[in-house]
Amino acid sequence: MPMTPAKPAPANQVRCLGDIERLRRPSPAEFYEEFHRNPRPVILEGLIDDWPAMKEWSTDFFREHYGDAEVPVGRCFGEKRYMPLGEYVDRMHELGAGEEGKPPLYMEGWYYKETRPDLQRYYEVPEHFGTDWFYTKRFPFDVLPEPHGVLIGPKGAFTKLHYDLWGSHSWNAQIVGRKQWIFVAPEYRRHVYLETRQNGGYVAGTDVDAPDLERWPRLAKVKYVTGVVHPGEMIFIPSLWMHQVLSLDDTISITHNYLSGNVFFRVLGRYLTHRFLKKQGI
Ligand SMILES: O=C(O)CCC(=O)C(=O)O
Ligand SMILES: [Fe+2]
Repeated sequence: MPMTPAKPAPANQVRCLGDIERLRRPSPAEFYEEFHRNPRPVILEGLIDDWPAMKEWSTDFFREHYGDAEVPVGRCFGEKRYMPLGEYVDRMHELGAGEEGKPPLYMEGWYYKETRPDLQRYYEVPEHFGTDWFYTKRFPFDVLPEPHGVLIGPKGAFTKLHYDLWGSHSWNAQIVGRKQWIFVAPEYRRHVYLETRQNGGYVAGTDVDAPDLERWPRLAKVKYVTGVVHPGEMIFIPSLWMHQVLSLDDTISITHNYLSGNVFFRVLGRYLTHRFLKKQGI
């Protein structure tokens, strides 16, 4: 994997393998061939400069035009509650502040399509991500709500390490502010305490860049790559790659989970398992 070498560190502390790769305006074919055949994260520059979202979106924009939308707010996939978006952006710096050792409350994924589909006109999915097989006749089920979300949070908003829905790929576009991303390859999954990852809220000491190794000793084996995504950049999140994300500023982002042919059967299998367990009440 062509990655920038990490800074030298004592042997038992070399957990950062280096920087996430970057590409400036790759062609769709170049990106697809390279990063779907040999999946790994990459930051993509120069693909979304023309999006109206880049010019128009801000917390003031959302307060003014979508202030009455009821949106989910939570912390690391837990503590979920709903509130009007206008109230959230007005109070996001105080919400959760003062709760010692925990990150702030975060609008960590508003699937807006059902209630405010008009938001979609502020951006256009680059060809690089191909046809989304979730929404062609190829995928034999209706995937609802569509996993297409807007995220808004204050500096310090934090998403704990996890992998995405049913092992799908996703992309995340940075509209306002910067985020630091950390990726852990699927081969390390047995060391990350998966039981603490996909839901349930913030779990102290499990951050992969600053783990509490007394409580979570297997995290010492985990290696990661990292990078900062700036406004106007996108990041590709490959199937089953685990990621942890920290807002370095107040941020606004868009995320889409999507399905492509190279992970079709993996995602279908996981989706069917999810449906089966839900039906059984498990
Ligand atoms: O931006 C974040 O805080 C998390 C985003 C994420 O996990 C995703 O887009 O899949
Ligand atoms: Fe994610």
